[in-house]
Amino acid sequence: MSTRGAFIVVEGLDRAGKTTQVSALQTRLENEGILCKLLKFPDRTTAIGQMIDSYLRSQSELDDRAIHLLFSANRWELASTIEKLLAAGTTVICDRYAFSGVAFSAAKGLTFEWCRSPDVSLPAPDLTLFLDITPEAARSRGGYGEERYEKEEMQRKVREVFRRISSELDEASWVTIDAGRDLDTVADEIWSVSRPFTKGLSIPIQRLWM
Ligand code: 2DT
Repeated sequence: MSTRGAFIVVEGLDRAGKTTQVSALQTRLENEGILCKLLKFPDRTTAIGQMIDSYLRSQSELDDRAIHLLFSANRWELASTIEKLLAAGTTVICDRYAFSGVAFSAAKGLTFEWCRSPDVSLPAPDLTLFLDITPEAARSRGGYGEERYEKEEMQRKVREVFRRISSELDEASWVTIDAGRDLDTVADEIWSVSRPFTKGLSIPIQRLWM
């Protein structure tokens, strides 16, 4: 089999610097001449994404299960795009993915197993970087924003679920990064972990939770 691009997901808690780090990683890849595409979930531009956006900005109310399924559907509507990009040799970097789906919905009280089921068999990341930050460090960075889940109590619960997810995945594909350090140190660590994946992979695209 010829090589394909790597699928790299960046997950993280609020105020962990995820957006900054994702774009720093994209810049490093481009500087190395590696073809890459940056995606973000939720993708608020699609019809489903607009419903999610309205929910997150508290402009609409939805049952916890209904919004969970919309987040999953928002990934499924881009799944074939991700597969095509990877097959064409493009490295795909994704700002949040199914792990956020489980972490946020399980933090609201839905069961872990139920939360995972709609995402079963989505393209699985080859590498997930989890940007971890304590609630105290997040607070020292100026606290949270205005959206629905940007509250300290919720972030604490989300962090617990991310830790559970982390304990169930193998260490090669899930790397926890201490994002409480300065931006350059974090960016350097992200790059050193990601770099081996950017040379192209010869294994087939894996499937989530199978
Ligand atoms: P951003 O602030 O990164 O735009 O995220 N979320 C995200 C879920 O609850 N389920 C999901 O499947 C995904 C991808 C995390 C918006 C918020 O949406 C939450 C924060």
